[in-house]
Amino acid sequence: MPTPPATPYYITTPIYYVNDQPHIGHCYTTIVADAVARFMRLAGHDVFFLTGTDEHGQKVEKSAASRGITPQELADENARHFVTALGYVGATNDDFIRTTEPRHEKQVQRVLSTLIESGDFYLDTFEGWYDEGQEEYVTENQARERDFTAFNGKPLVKATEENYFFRLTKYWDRVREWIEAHPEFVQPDARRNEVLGRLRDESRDVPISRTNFTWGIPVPGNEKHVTYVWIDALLNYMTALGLVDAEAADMDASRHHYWNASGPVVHFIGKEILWFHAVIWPALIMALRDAGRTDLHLPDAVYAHSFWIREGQKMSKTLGNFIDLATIEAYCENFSRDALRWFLLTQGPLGATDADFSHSRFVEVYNADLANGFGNAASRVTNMIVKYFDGQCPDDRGDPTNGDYNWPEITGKMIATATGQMEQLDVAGALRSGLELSNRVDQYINDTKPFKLAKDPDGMPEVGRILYHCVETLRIAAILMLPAIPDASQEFLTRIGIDPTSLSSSSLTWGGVQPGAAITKGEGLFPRADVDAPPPEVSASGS
Ligand code: ME8
Repeated sequence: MPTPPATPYYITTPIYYVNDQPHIGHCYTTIVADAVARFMRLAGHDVFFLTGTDEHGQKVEKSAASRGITPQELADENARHFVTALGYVGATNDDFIRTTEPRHEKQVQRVLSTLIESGDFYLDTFEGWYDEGQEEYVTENQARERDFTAFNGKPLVKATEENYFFRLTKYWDRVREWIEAHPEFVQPDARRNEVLGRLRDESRDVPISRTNFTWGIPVPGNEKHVTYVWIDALLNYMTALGLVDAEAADMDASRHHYWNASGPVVHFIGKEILWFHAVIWPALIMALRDAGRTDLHLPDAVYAHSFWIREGQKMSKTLGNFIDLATIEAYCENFSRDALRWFLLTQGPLGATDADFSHSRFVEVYNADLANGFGNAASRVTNMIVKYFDGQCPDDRGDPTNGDYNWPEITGKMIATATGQMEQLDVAGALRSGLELSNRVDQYINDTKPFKLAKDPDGMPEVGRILYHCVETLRIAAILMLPAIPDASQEFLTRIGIDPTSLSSSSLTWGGVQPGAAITKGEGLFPRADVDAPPPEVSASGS
């Protein structure tokens, strides 16, 4: 029977502003999306993982001017830093979209002309407040609530301008009803309630063009207006797949299937940009649908995580305490890239509360989960196979059970649990399920004591049986943890005779390790870290 085509899975990160250099926050969202993408590929999905940079807007124009370079030069320079950051953290994105690329700009212009024609974008005068840092319009009420202060602490700016507006009022109730009827659309729950609360206020249209600067996509037919950066940016999720107008963008239809009814469309973002993704974005898709430009369904999930703070303090430019690329590099060099990914993924702010990046916690988690956890179990098992069986994988003599330990059942359940958790975007939970399996192996060794049984030559068949159970269970644990610790996981798989480049959904069934395969022990995957050592030194040059 031919295998059915794999279900698509489309996952995105925000596209990051190029007026700043990448820091731990950007890396975090990227790593979370990367872990889901890696897991879904292993589970047999046809994944498209998108990230990129948001390059237009007043902030970029101003930052460039203050450095005496053009906005495009600034964008080119910082887009390169973001690509470097992706390399550091091991992101497996399928594309990197930049909003200054012609393929994007041409499609954004198609959206503008479509919606101006349909009447959902119209010309009017805006009077109100503007948060320059966030590139966000603020109502009188909100401005008062925030004490006329912008997100970055600076004063809000009073603006009176002729703008194009988006008729959000027309879609307000439809968006609210959608969110009410689809509890998984905005996650986690606390964020969903927040958005629903705001949707209970009176609706208003939103300005979507600017005339007081030029660094943006010109509005077709009225070029003194440039497109508001947020409309430009949100559309990247469609333009990267050629979904607005592939032909105009010199693309073909080969990516269209990534956003269709059979596969999920998932946006990972930080909590501060939830309104744009949970309200403006679905409204924009509805408007495009009403205008007949698209028949796309709304995204399945907008997951808005909370923030990393550092040693108990908010990270900010003023405090100068961002965990920047140089610090990230130092952690990767000292502890490994896997160690950084594991910490961020399992301790990160996926839920509704912020998470603290503290060095002591980092070392504690590293030692507990990786050095004394998976790393120790892996070396215990491979060492014993090398010592007692000359590195030749023993077999389980046809019995994968031992007393209370029914290994196919234990591993099968854990695979199902982890898969369910990942489908629910409980990334940390899914990864911990992998670790739990590895911890079960440790427990099993303590319970059955193969090192004692090996003292009697008659005990060797039983030792072999136990060690087969161990190595096979660790194979599955390593695959479940691979989305977080790809380097160590692949190294371990290679040591036990598994080709890590040929993993597929069938790798997640009992019996993958071949009896007789050559097993090597190699160096410890995660050497123990000294809890008293100071944080890694950051080189002054940075990157
Ligand atoms: O908002 N902790 O770009 P941006 C965790 N261009 N994540 C953090 C973080 C922190 N302390 N700080 C930032 C933009 N992030 C727009 C997006 S999308 C169509 C346009 C992450 O460069 C988090 O994902 O300001 C947040 O949403 C994103 O970086 C903001 O990146």
